[in-house]
Amino acid sequence: METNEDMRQGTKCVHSGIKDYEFGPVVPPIYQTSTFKFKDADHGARLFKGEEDGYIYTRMRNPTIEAMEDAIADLEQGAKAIGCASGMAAVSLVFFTLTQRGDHVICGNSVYGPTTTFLAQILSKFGVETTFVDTSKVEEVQNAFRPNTKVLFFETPGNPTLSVSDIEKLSQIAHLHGAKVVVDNTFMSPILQKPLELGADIVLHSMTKFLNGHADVVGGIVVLKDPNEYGIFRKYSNHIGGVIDPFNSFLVHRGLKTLEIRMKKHCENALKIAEWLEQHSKIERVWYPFLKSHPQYELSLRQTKGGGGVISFELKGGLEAGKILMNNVKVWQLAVSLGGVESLIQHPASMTHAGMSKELRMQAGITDGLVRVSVGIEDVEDLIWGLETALKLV
Ligand code: LCS
Repeated sequence: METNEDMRQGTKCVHSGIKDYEFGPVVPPIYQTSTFKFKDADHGARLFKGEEDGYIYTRMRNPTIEAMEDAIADLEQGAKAIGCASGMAAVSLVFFTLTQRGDHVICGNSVYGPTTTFLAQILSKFGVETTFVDTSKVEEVQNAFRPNTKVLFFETPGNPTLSVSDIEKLSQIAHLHGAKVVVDNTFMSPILQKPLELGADIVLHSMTKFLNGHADVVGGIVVLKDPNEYGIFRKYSNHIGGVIDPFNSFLVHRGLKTLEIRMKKHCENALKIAEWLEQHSKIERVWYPFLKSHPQYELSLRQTKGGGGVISFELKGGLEAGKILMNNVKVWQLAVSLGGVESLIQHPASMTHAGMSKELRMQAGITDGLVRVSVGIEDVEDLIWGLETALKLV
């Protein structure tokens, strides 16, 4: 089936990226091969020179990987996409491609812990400096630009505080300063939010989360709006080498088929749970973008089609109370990660964001008492029962 610009999301989830293959399979075959035979020496030479289209070596290009990349580029309204071995491989590919010694980066302060660590401790070794700001505050971002700022990077909603940043406004400001805007869209997926349509230049994902959705793949992707950037990004991907493999690409592509219906259920369950938590006597505060109490509630309604599947909250009694909840909760599993069909609970300060300095954690509002949950697609009554059983012990 050929893709059509006007096709709706659910249809795109099922059909995008799929081409005609030998024997007529309705899903892309898993081309589990490291390399591809040339017809003769001249054919091999022509492929390497780029004079003829074709496959050479899986680190460079593979039909199963390409099918998944094309599907996600289509969903994100991008020109091209590059599959990566993990979300962190996608993050590092973006910065190694876009920056060089002497450049400056502005990064949101509520992003996945290892992204902060990559910028503060690894990219800095190559002479690229990063300023961390609260990107939900436009003025803070505006004041952070320098003549050498090349990239503005943020997650919205941010991990784990769920602070929401204005993609359209921030993109306009960054472009006035000649900087590229990169949005990590992992928490929303293209079903709920399309950063490229709002002005961002590049979108990335940890496909480990909602895109695959079944907690059985680690993968990442970089989606480019400008087709002219594809060559340089593919070159860096090929030479850094953090590429995804055909089998994981197949699994992600399979997961995409149900992305739209999964996101609807994640959002429906999460909103009910967030509202239930907010009125619970043992809960101090809840952060969820579609709660009226969220500081950027109006912006969330404007920018996204749903609040997503992640909620953060603080219990009365802080971390000690949170531990009783995490150790006694039923149905929910105590594990990091998010975006899968199963519900998970974890503690950012000692787990996902433990590698950040305490100073950066506090600046981002990641307090010791904060608990983060990823709401799955189970029946919401059972999820509430699982939480309530443990909260009674608090
Ligand atoms: N971006 C976001 C927003 C993430 O949440 C994660 C992982 C990554 C990038 C990195 O992706 P990965 O390399 O793991 O595929 N977030 C995780 C989390 O919150 N708990 O465990 C992993």
